[in-house]
Amino acid sequence: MRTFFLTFVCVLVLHSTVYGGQWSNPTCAPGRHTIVHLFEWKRSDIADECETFLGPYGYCEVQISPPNENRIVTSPNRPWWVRYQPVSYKISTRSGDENSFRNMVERCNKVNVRIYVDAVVNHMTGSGGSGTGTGGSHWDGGSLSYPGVPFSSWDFNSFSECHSGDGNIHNYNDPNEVRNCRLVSLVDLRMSKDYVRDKVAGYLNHMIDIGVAGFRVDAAKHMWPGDLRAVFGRLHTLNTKYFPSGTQPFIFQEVIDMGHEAISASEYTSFARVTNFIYGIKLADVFRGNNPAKYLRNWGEAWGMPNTNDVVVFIDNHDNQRGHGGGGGVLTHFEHRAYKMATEFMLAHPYGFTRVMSSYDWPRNFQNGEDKNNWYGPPHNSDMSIKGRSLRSDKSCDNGWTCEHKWRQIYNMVAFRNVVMGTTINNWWDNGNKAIAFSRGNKGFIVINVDNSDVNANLQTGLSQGTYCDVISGEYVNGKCTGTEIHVGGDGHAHFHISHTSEDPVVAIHIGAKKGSARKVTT
Ligand code: ARE
Ligand code: CA
Repeated sequence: MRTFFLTFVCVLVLHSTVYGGQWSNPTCAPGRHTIVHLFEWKRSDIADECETFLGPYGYCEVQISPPNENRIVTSPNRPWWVRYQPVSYKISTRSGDENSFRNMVERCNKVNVRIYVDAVVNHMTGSGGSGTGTGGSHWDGGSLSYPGVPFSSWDFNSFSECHSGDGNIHNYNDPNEVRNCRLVSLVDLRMSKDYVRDKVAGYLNHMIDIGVAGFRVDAAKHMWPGDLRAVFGRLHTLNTKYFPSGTQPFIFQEVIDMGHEAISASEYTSFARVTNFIYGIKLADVFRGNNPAKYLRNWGEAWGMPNTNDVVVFIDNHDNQRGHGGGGGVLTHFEHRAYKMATEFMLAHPYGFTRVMSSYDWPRNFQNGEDKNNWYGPPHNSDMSIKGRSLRSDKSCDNGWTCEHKWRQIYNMVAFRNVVMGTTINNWWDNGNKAIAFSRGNKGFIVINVDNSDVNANLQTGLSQGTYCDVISGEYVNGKCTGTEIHVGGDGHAHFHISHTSEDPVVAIHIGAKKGSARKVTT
């Protein structure tokens, strides 16, 4: 009896301290640890990018825009958000058809880059109108007819489940309304039904069988955790052509939890990860200089955020960079100096599974604080097909694609993260205000100056003696540093001078970019 009791207590204790669920493990190739969201990219461009850049520079995987057939909207002309209005689960969009999807998955997996699909399964199109989708299927939002799946009115929540009056969500403090009513009038699937669960799981399994390694689940907050579990429980393990047998897909759920609504992200973390939206908002404050960086000393759970193993973290996403989805206030590529600093910090810090945003440009047009052009779709040709990203000689992109993931300050920190993975924060230093530094074990060291005076200091780096290439101002190529060299002495100290007016007031060094040793971008 006593042993039984003790075991029971142990199980309880263990249960309350173990984080990460069945679908919370990233399915990266060894040594890789960062997602890049190639928002609205064409399949053929993604495949080329995997081979020529993401593989060689150490990215783990690409989050792709929803690949299934969606509604066509021509007024305004082809906004990005139509990709979030499914018409069927046929793989057929402006980014490409099923053949190009298969080709992309194969080519990316071959160079150790995984594909994560943005899965829009809470709803179909908006309720008004009817038409033909990007894959040729008919849809009717009024009569709830989606023959391409097929779904009919029986497969959608109705007034028997949704009690908001007009069928739409108004009150985010009523969990029932948030889950059973329509998000911005998008017709809401009745996921309590086995038929609906089977169709959704069938769509995801089709992609798993092709070689996809994980999913971002759109609008997860608008689905009951139990229904999601039931769908995930139907998923296949990953294709053994690329993955060890029995590997579960990686799943992260879009749950916007700023801490002041009835639904909490913790309802979802026992089985898969969630997106952490507080993260980018708090870091925007720090890297705009409004909250002294010294407070980052205990960055992570102590700031009221979920456990590190339960989250995907990012500085901005496709919604909040344009004021959608709880947006406003985050840093984006438009504010490049602070944006780079925040991203560098994110990639240097052990908290969370990191995602880098890769955007396209659009002509912002603010009126009364709102960007009237935030609907702009991706760069396109006159026939509305998506434009390819042409390349300049310095790796950066053209044709309207921003390609933050190819900014040296960002991709070199993706490699930094790979190289230091598994170490903790040591040798913390701050100037009592807005300049900070820390090492990751004895593998890497970073100094960030958000202050309005220079950093001029001898700091303990924790690294072994030698000359290291600063990977922010340059790179380690052919045994040489193209940027600043940092000399670490026998006692681990090095001198850092960082001007507060520099475009990049950051220095980062690691053992994968130490002169005389082999260059490393993964571990
Ligand atoms: C578009 C039009 C609407 C129209 C609708 C149907 O803009 O006016 O009614 O079509 O015809 C994206 C766009 C939407 C767009 C939709 C469908 O952002 O504008 O609607 O595509 O085309 C909530 C959700 C969260 C959601 C955000 C946007 O909780 O899940 O709103 N984010 C995801 C995606 C979006 C996508 C969808 C979901 C829909 O990332 O890109 O929408 O698939 C508080 C709450 C949040 C709430 C937020 C709303 O912060 O805590 O939960 O987020 O307010 O601002
Ligand atoms: Ca719902």
